Amino acid sequence: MKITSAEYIKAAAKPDQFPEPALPEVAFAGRSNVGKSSLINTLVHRKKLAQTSGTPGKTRLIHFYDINHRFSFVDLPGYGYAKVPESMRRSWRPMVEGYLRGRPNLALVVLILDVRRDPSGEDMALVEWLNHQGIRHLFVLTKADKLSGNERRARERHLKGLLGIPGDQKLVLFSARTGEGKDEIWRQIEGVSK
Ligand SMILES: Nc1nc2c(ncn2[C@@H]2O[C@H](COP(=O)(O)OP(=O)(O)OP(=O)(O)O)[C@@H](O)[C@H]2O)c(=O)[nH]1
Ligand SMILES: [Mg+2]
Repeated sequence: MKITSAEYIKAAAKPDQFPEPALPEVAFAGRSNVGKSSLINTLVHRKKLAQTSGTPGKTRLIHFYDINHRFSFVDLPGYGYAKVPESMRRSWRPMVEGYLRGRPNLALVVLILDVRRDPSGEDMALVEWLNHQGIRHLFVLTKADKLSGNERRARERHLKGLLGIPGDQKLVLFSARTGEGKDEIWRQIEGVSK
């Protein structure tokens, strides 16, 4: 996808603060520090559209972006990091569920996992919850640059098993460092929001 414009819209914590649901929306979810904001930046070729950090818990509100006046991207706060303050951990569930449950223009949730780690209880709970709500989702295994080709294939198989994904369904291997996987993620986004 050729990016002609990528603009920050706003941050919000509650549904009455969300922007008008005018465009098909893609939300990026996953554990804190997994690389959600970096993935958004890679997709839109901007180093600093979404703020990233080596310290977990950088994204604390729901951030909305307008991409090409054609899609809306949503950077969700991450979950499950022990060092994130308790108050923030408590606010995560109502904030993110409030978003995922009631967003009429939500076209796809991109669920991001670290290719090197097994899914946490919170990852699995989110997957189950998305399945239960019938919300379309795409699994992305990020930080692929940290593994060799053989290791990746082994991790991909292993994670498919843990996540209960059929053998023929794709997981996307991605790296914000190399850009690998970016085109495939765009194909999936364009596919669901036609
Ligand atoms: N090697 C490598 N590092 C990555 C990749 N993606 C993200 N990172 C690093 O991981 C750290 C966290 O990235 P963020 O994009 O801020 O993660 P996040 O999921 O938005 O984190 P929160 O906002 O805290 O939930 C940063 O130090 C990034 O540079 C990747 O594909 N490869
Ligand atoms: Mg972030």
